[in-house]
Amino acid sequence: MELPVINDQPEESQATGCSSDSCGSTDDQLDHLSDDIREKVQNHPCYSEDAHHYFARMHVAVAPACNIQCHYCNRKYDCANESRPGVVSELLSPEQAVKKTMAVAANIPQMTVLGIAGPGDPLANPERTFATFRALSEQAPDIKLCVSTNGLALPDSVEELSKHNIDHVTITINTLDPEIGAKIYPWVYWNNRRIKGVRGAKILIEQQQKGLEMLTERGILVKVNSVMIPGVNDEHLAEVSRVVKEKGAFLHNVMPLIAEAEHGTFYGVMGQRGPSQDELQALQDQCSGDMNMMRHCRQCRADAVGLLGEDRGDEFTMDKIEEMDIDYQSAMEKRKVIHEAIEQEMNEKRVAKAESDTTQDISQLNTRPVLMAVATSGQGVINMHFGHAKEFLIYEASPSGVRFISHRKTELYCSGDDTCGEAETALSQNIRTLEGCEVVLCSKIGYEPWEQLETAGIQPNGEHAMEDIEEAVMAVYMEMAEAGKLDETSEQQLATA
Ligand code: CLF
Ligand code: SF4
Repeated sequence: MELPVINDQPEESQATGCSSDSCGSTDDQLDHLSDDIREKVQNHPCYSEDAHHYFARMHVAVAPACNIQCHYCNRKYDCANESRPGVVSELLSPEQAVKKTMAVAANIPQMTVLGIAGPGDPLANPERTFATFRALSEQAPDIKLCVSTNGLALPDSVEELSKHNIDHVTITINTLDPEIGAKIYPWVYWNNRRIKGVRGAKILIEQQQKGLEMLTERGILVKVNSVMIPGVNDEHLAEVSRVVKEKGAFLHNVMPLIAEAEHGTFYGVMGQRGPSQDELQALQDQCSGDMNMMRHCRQCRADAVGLLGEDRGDEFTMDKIEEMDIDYQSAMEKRKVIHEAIEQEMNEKRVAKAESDTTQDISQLNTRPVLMAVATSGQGVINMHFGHAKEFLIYEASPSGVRFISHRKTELYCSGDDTCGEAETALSQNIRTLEGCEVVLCSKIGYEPWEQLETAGIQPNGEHAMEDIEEAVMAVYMEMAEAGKLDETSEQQLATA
């Protein structure tokens, strides 16, 4: 069997992007933050679950080389620590990256964060990475800077990172145990030598932990990404969560391993499976006892542009950017006004939610939890046609309130308002994707999918179009409770038992 080629030298990776780890926080968690930390996270779409409905991020692919080998990586694609395999991005020079960032910021004022996450490891390419950060912190000081790293070169880079207004660093930490590490990392490139197995993994782990401590000492927010690999590190990640929290990490993002034979990775070729949705959620719930969990990561590509889950990269290819005439001073003024308006809207919603929580005490309800799928294109409202949704957000409603659980990707089957239901296969697939959900909330839905959803035991609901997601989910939950559908012995529960 042919396995991925592994070289002795740091290699050029041809993909770009921020890979799979995720982080996030809830409104309640935001409420308990100090003002300076809240200022750092409230418009960062990865560090605040709330913010990801409104604010966008972008990545620039300036970092081709990597200094370690992960068994889930194929260098033909973006760094799998931050992006799903299978998407290759165009490598940019630091000058091109700066130009692109300012063009995107001027055209998408909701873009608040520039991340460097690949296609290799940003800190294995310090000149390119820091040249980009340096120029942006001078020319576009209103953009937050963010970096994602495997951590090997982190301790040596902390001083430089703290000089450039970089408040957010992600470290991918998959284990604290070198024996487990040797099953994930065949080698690391350290002091001009390739060091294999347990010895190499031990160096990587020590560097990651040292880097984490150095960053938190300096007040830089750290998100830890962990790739969940069943049978390898899944039973160990709760311990990772506990330890990194103790050391001051702000957020933990447990991401599922994506391993397919066609990606050509070691794990893909060897048939290593990724976790199921249920396994991932169970681990996230287990870890959330110890720290804030990110559940809204989209494992985005290294050159992603837009809201999480959307990709507007095609609008900003270098040839199109060369044609653009950007006046960044006036763009900054416009961005400021828009950011303030969004933040005001978010605050008003937060206050309204707190008030409704006090007037509507549901904790005494003796009802079971319900999963609901929501079609949205952002702004925290239900504003997407069922057939146009590229993904559904999954919420759980229960007597404890409403919480975001995950997102599920769909196959697009509808190309216009009149064509709903034409592509039976994609529709059936999407309905299978919604397995476990009892309700789907969308702005509009065709007759054909409506019928099929009902047959599958999922109630479509278009009555809450343009309403706040969490309020609508709770309203539907209360209606179900009043109708006696949520009693312990309800028919639905018996059917799904
Ligand atoms: Fe990019 Fe990563 Fe910064 Fe976010 S992504 S470098 S922290 S700006 Fe976000 Fe994308 Fe998940 Fe990364 S959703 S893959 S966690
Ligand atoms: Fe690939 Fe791992 Fe390097 Fe990322 S850190 S580019 S996944 S080898």
